[in-house]
Amino acid sequence: MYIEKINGPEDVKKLTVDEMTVMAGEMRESLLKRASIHGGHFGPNFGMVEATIALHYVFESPKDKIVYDVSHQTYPHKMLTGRKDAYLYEEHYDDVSGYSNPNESVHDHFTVGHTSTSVSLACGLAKARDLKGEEGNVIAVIGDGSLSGGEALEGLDYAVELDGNLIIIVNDNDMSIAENHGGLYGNLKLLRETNGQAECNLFKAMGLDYIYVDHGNAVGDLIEAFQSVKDSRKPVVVHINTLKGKGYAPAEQNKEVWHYNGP
Ligand SMILES: Cc1ncc(C[n+]2csc(CCOP(=O)(O)OP(=O)(O)O)c2C)c(N)n1
Repeated sequence: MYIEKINGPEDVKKLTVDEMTVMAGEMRESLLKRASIHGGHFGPNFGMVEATIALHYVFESPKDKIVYDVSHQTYPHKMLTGRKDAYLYEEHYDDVSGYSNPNESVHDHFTVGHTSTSVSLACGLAKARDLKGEEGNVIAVIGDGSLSGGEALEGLDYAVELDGNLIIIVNDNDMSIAENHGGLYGNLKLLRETNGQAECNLFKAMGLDYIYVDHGNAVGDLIEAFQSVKDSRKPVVVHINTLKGKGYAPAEQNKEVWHYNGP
């Protein structure tokens, strides 16, 4: 298995797109087995496998900082950043927490669990980087459900004036824990339906650059998109269309029930 040989992002970078796609399947098998025995967040992680692989292929974590919203979708990130044993081997299942945790790894930057935090936290990291004259990408990963939280909207508002690198990955699976409600979601739907081309674009209206990835579970497409924004000198939104629970039919079909599961 490819995943057995991954001890950090440097090993992900050695793989071809085809090999990474095979590895995505291996990762889902491990996640399924672990969820069955141990429980945990399900749909959020199954949907983010390819995007996480592509992030670690393109960016240079931990110099480039990836900040996850809620961080309930960080299982694939942990698998690729030196913690694969906690997902592959039952005796190690309890070696990791269910959220990002700086005590576990230099690739984790915050202990969180609340929604709507990642854009604001990333703004802080980006501002600090610029004040200190340092380099590196700062990447916020946020789900569509979390995007309507007040702190996320405040973060977007602030991001526009950052005048430096900030990459906001909007992981749009058209679901919160349950279905979404509110005025934001009409525009996300319109953007999905127009392949990101609609003139009415809330991100662009705020002054942010914007690209859309329709196949948000295709490693190659994601790599191409992330490469195109890497080292961007201004804030940019990468809107990726993903499938919550991808790869496990019951979770794809009943997304709310499969958001989180006991053993
Ligand atoms: C402040 C706060 N409110 C509510 C929650 C409960 N909660 C956990 S994840 C989530 C939203 C999940 O939707 P999304 O951000 O789209 O991520 P997905 O799970 O769909 O990938 C919510 C509301 C929380 N963690 N924090």
